[in-house]
Amino acid sequence: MTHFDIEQAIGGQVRSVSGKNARSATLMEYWQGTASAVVDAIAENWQKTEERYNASRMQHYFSAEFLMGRALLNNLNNLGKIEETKAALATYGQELSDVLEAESDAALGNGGLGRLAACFLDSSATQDLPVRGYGILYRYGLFKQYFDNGFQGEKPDPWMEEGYPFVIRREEEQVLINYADLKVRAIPYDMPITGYGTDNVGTLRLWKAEPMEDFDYNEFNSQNFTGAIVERERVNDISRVLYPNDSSFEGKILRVRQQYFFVSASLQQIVANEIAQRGSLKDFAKNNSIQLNDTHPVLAIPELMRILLDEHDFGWDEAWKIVQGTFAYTNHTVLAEALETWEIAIFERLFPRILEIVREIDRRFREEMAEKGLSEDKINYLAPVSGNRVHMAWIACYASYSINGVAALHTEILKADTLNDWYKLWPEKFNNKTNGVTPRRWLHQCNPRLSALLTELMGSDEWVRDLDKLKELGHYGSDPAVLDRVNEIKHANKVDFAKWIKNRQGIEIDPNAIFDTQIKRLHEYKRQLLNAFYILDLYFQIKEDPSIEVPPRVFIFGAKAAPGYVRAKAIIKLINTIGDLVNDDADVAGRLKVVFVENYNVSPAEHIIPATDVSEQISTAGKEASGTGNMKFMMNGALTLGTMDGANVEIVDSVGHDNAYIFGAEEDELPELRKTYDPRRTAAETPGLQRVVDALVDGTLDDGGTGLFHDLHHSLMTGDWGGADEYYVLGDFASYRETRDRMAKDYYADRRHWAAMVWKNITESGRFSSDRTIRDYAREVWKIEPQKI
Ligand code: RUG
Repeated sequence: MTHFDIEQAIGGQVRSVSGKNARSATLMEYWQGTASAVVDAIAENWQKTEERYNASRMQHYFSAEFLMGRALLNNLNNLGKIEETKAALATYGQELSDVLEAESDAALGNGGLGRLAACFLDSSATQDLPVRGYGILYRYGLFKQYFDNGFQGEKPDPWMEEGYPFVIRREEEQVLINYADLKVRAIPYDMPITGYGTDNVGTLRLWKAEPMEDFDYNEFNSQNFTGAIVERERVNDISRVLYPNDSSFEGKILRVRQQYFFVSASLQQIVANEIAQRGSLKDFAKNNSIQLNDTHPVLAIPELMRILLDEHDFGWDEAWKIVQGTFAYTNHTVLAEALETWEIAIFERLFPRILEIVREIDRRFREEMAEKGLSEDKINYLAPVSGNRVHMAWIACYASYSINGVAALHTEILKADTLNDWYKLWPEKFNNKTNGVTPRRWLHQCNPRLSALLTELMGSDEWVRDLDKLKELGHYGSDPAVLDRVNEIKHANKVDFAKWIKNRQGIEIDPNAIFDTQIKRLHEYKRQLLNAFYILDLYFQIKEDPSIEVPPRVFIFGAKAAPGYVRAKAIIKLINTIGDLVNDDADVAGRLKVVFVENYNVSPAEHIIPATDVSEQISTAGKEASGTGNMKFMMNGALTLGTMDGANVEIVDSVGHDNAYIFGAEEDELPELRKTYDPRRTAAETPGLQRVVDALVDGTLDDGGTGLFHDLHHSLMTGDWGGADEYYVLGDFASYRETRDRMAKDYYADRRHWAAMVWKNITESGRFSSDRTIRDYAREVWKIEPQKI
């Protein structure tokens, strides 16, 4: 598109969506018009890519979550059209930045798992790889969080209610989904996925559930009008809302309906394409592979069996062979509470035929294992059906040709522990694919100042498509002029963030302070509580002796708690309460400030990450499968303060211990430490810690009479099913405090040295580009080749 084209296109589209003279249109209408102009501009290439991919071996990525965030700027960035669009909008008296703010985040995911899926689509498109995503078009994305007196409240997020040009309804490709008690139509909505520096445009296909009446209007129109409306709503329920749980499992019937809905619809379409392209399904597994993003889409395994057996007359063995050649499974957690198992009764009620197939898989599995000589106990433990429940992870392990973890340590824990029995059965299935993040959104787009410096020093923007190239800039780590610029850029980003948060929440922060950030879902294992305790301890120290030297710090949090996760919500209230205590106290003014970013999401992350100095990655060792925020921070020059957990281990391996701040017990030390661990003794013996823990119950901190802080105290000191202080918060406190104190000192002691550490992190971040992750999947698991149009 030329400059002239864009201006014309935007004007035309704005008029057609608003029905007004472009000059009178609202920002929302400008956003819609610009978005429509982008779709218009890529339509030809999109169709060409679809045709090309359909005819090649394809990788299908099944995921209940795609946390896409905003699309317009990302597409303009990928197409290299930011400046032109800015200029075009200016001719209508509009600022691009204002227009961009009109867009809602497409928050069709909870956290890391969904955002990973979004990064994977970006990397696949950029590398011309034939990958298509499949998920659900939730009408309501992840809830909107608000604070009411420091407590989290939730509101629905009708993110596309005002219209969303980036999904196109494909009426003609709808399919039917049959539940025993309900028949529904699945309508595909396709979202174009542009890549950087390529004409290829990939696709994310999101399914929406709609009632049948368009097919059978008479039935709907008969006597029972209200009954038909109720039925309609039951159908709409299926794609109505994203379940707001991250890393935990909720055995709700609607959830399993959702899962079946999108895998059945997707498989029907893939099977139809295979027949259209090749005339039969015999080579299905040769031409198609399906990655299961966690256990959420595992029903695809029995569903593909059903399609092959019942609709295409395959025999069991033949069908099973196809299934075993088709599916690959990614595990994202070792937490027991996240492993999905469904009551048999639910399957019976929703899809008896699927249950029949699962039972047959179970019968054959038991037979096969008995032949291998496994004990009855072991077989019972591993069987797809046992204890009246269907075990989704076990079905995945049995049927998949590949099983992977998402960071080296995580994969090792899977092999040695969580999935050890499966590893012993089929070691060849296991492989590691360390996560990554897309450098387009998470560096090039969100941090234009740093990007410009990288491009200037390299003499080209090659690094945007090949992040390993940044290594070549490593030597500037000893160039004072460059290091000073690195510091200036960070400072400018902090000034921007300070303005953003002032505007959004009315809080004033000082850009000269260290910006120390923990943004991620709220979960006990992620230990936001440890971070909060540090702040409280520091506060008490200053109160006790106002003359002590404390490096000025802004503590930034962003986190949503699952609405039903009471203890996580208690921690949010605690952080806000500590924030009030600290921020209102004149004795600590200018030294400590606490900011809790309300309604944390992808877009706020794009403002926070480039402005952060310290990246808090402080989970209990062994619990965080990978983490991906840690990688985004690294790319943007924040130093990691973390435990040896998840991908932190690999970050440290890349930058060296001198360029990261590592603390705490390691995964293999914890079992031994636990044997003698007594949190009460640790609290009493660690200077200052008792006072912090007591503050939960001695009236210092007010939980509004809810008893929430008493419960936190109880969980640490007395414990329940997990034992006292299950996540070793108090055990790691001393080591965390010492390391964090030292880090803050280092920051102010030698600004150039700090910048050199920052530079090392930036230039070593190539390994954590999702382009690398996707190339590894493509080569080692998916066996697909680039298909450039
Ligand atoms: O908790 C994990 C993160 O460690 C990981 O980085 C991310 C992507 O692999 O997935 C997160 N996760 C795990 N989200 N849900 C689950 C369990 O269902």
